[in-house]
Amino acid sequence: MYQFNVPNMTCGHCAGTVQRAIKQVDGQAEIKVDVARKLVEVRSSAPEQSIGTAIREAGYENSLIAR
Ligand SMILES: [Cu+2]
Repeated sequence: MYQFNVPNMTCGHCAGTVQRAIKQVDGQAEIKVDVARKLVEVRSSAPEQSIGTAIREAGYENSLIAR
């Protein structure tokens, strides 16, 4: 399980964009987005770097805060 801080997520649209980006890396990923806390939890077998890069390329800077 990876936990990313995604500070620029502000609404449901952002959350959807981030989720779609992660699904492109791993269609089986389980994703929980907490917009208020700027947190994205991902359960995936994909490397965390691939997920972080996908989120960034979708327009959202992020950092891994737990794994
Ligand atoms: Cu938004």
